[in-house]
Amino acid sequence: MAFKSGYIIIAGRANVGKSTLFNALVGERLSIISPKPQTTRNNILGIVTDNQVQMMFLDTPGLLSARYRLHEFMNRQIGRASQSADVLLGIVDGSKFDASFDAEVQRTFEQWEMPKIVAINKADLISRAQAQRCEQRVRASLCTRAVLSVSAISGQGVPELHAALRHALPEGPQYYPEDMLTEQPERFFVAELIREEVFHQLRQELPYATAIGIEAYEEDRPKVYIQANIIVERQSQKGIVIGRGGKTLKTIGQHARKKIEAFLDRPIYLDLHVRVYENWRKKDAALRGLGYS
Ligand SMILES: Nc1nc2c(ncn2[C@@H]2O[C@H](COP(=O)(O)OP(=O)(O)OP(=O)(O)O)[C@@H](O)[C@H]2O)c(=O)[nH]1
Ligand SMILES: [Mg+2]
Repeated sequence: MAFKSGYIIIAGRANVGKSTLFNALVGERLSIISPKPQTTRNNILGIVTDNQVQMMFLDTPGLLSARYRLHEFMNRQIGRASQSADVLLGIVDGSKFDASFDAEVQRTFEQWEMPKIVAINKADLISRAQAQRCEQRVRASLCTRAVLSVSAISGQGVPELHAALRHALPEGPQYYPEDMLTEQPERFFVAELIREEVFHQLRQELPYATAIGIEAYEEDRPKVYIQANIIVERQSQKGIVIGRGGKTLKTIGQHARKKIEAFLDRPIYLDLHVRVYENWRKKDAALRGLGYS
């Protein structure tokens, strides 16, 4: 049988479980996850290779209307991913079907011309009958190769989805070496793991006003030395991130360190600071400096 390969873009509204499902499909924890919407900001590539196929999964930010320059960047990421994709994996939240499969999402999916597979995610939160109704409604409004119910968290339906995606890929060459998992450098994932902890520890709007800057990354030591800044938009936010007696920053640092050590499989020393960069989300130069360009 001829070798198959291609890009699979994972797209949908914010918080529907795209990154959780991406990690489940790739089999590695590459993309960060949080209960808050707009967690993912950059496209993330995850490559799965065997002797018959190379699947290049692209996790993307949630579809949203832009309010900040940062959002414009996030939307451009989706546009870029959709241009190179061979298959769309559209994700809908089965427990919030109407909000996650609204008219705008349908229009966006329709405009993209590649073969489409839709996954009704969070099937663990709804009954089988409800899931079937969601599947029928997707089939009635969109031309798709397949519509399947899955749970990214429990893994239910994920092998079937994997098989359907494999099947939908075109014949093509192996683009990446077989042991290659992703493209972004390790320090990108290190920054993301710190940002994930910021999303977990801080409330309300604050996570959205933060970014991570890696200032030093020195591997030629017994412990990898990582100096990172949590960047916020205003002086008042700095105090909240640090917390009373430094408690919040300490917790973020401790949790992030454990995650980074598990990811790199090496001990690290994490030197974490908070810096104010006035209104960075609205400034092109600041966004570029933080890798959002
Ligand atoms: N019950 C249940 N929860 C899920 C499932 N998949 C994801 N979640 C939860 O949904 C929330 C959002 O998950 P993410 O994977 O970050 O969602 P996302 O679509 O990548 O979100 P953005 O990056 O913000 O667009 C998290 O709290 C997940 O634990 C699922 O299958 N079942
Ligand atoms: Mg995400």
